[in-house]
Order: sequence, then C-alpha cells, then structure tokens
Amino acid sequence: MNKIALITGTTSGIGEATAKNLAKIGYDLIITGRRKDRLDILKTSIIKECNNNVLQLCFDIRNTTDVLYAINSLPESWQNIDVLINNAGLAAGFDPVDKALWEDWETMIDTNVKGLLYLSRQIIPLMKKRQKGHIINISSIAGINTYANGSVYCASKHAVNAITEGMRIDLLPYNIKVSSISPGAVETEFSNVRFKGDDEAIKKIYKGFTPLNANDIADTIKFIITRPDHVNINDILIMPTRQANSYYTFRD
Ligand code: NDP
Ligand code: 8X3
Repeated sequence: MNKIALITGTTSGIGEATAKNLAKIGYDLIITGRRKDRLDILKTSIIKECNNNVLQLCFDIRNTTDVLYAINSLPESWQNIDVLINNAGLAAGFDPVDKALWEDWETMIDTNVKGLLYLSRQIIPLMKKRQKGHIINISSIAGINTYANGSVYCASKHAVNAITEGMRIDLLPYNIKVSSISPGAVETEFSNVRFKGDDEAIKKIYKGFTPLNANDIADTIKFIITRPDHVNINDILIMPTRQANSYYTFRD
C-alpha cells in the first residue's frame, strides 16, 4: 500500500510541485485548494504520469465548516494520512502598519495561522490513532526576520514557528514528527498574489538574481520525509545563493 500525503495549496507553486514530486516517489495524494479547475488538471496529470491514487478536496482553509466537511468526508481508506504538508498561505499587500488594509491582515492571519491550525486539528487525531505521522509546516525567512511593509505576514510566519514548536512538544508521545521549512524568495504566484497583479512590483522582487523555484522546496520536503524513523529534521532554512536574509540580496 502506498503512503498517503495531504498537501494544502496544491493549485500552484510549492504545493503543486510537491504533489508532483511525491507522486513520483510513490505517494498517494490528497490535493487541496480553492481553484477546482487547477485541482482537476493536477489530478489528471499525476494519474497520467504516475498512476497513483489522487483525491481532491476543494475548500477554503479559512472556513471551519468547509474544513470539517472536507476532512469528515474522507473515505476510510484515505484516513491513514502519513504526511501532512501545511503549505497553503499567502502574503496580501506590502504596506506600512498604519496604511495596510484590515482585510489583508485578516486574510493572512486567517489563512497562514488559523487555517493551518484548523486543518492540523482535524488530521492529528487520525495520526494519533495510528501512532505515526509527519507534519511539515511551510514557514519562511519572514518567520525569522521582520522586514519593512511586511509586519503582519512576518507575524503570521513567526506564529507558524511557534505552532511548529508547540506541535512537536505536544505530539512527542505519539511518534508524530513535526518539521518546518523556512524558504527565502521562491518564484511562484506568491508575488502576484501579494502585489495584486502589479507587474512592475512583481518583476522587481526577482530582478538581478536567481530565486529558488518550487521544485527546490519540493526536493527539500522529499529529503525531510525520507529520513529514517528515528531522525526528525526540525527546520530547514533554505535561501537563494544570492540572498543572505530578508535584508541583503545581491543583484546584478
Ligand atoms: P502560491 O501563491 O503559488 O501558492 C499558494 C497556494 O496556497 C495556492 O495553491 C493557493 O490555492 C493556496 N491557498 C491560498 N489561500 C488559500 C485558502 N484560503 N484556502 C485554501 N488554499 C489557499 O505561493 P507559494 O507556493 O509560494 O506559497 C506556498 C507557501 O510557501 C505559503 O505558505 C507561503 O507563505 C510560503 N512561502 C513562499 C515563499 C515564496 O517566496 N514564494 C517563501 C517562503 C515561504 P487557491 O488560491 O487555489 O486556494
Ligand atoms: C516569502 C518570502 O521574503 O517575501 O515568505 O517574505 S518573503
């Protein structure tokens, strides 16, 4: 029987690349996100390429009713989740704290922090029952450095780090591993979402250096989940070679 991974936010970027990569190493996949058309395409392509089992759950991670419905509706054979990858997340806006939109703050906190918690809350009992599992939370360099115009996104990723640490402690007795990955700049749809389609702002972010790509993170996830049973990777901080931290990027 194949292992099962549930990945949130598989309609683009890191989540999509991770789904494709894990399919190649034999995982059956629960793919999630709000854009059903993209889930359909991903499911078809994974089945065509790897012939693994794929279950798609289309829901908004901010909505408790939808999260409950999605997880409660899992057929029994899909409840043995080995790996949960809490990846769905976003930055909304790039503004000083006195000018940012309340709505953007709510979107980030509701998705990056509360959504991650809602879903984990429902999956952890399934892992506890089996006395095994692995949770990987996608954090960020923004969970380590706080930069101008990013206070609430950074706060949301600092919160992810605290939640990761707390989960690791609470789940110690149940043989459930908890890891996180903290990437620097990864070229995905992240900046399109953050800058709301402002092409100039988006281009500036990745100008003059080679950022990470989604496969780099998928590869890191593969490394983390293929360690022996007695080894847990607590956190991996992964940066583009030309980016030292949130403040220093060497551009051409
Ligand atoms: P993308 O925008 O490419 O992907 C984000 C994914 O999250 C999409 O699949 C989106 O699906 C999903 N998502 C967003 N909001 C919701 C929601 N309310 N409910 C369900 N799913 C949602 O960005 P990335 O792949 O770059 O981002 C993935 C993670 O990596 C995020 O947590 C981000 O903070 C983190 N990260 C990104 C970095 C970067 O530079 N790109 C660096 C460090 C961390 P849909 O819209 O279909 O719902
Ligand atoms: C995304 C990376 O540097 O834009 O988490 O915050 S950054």
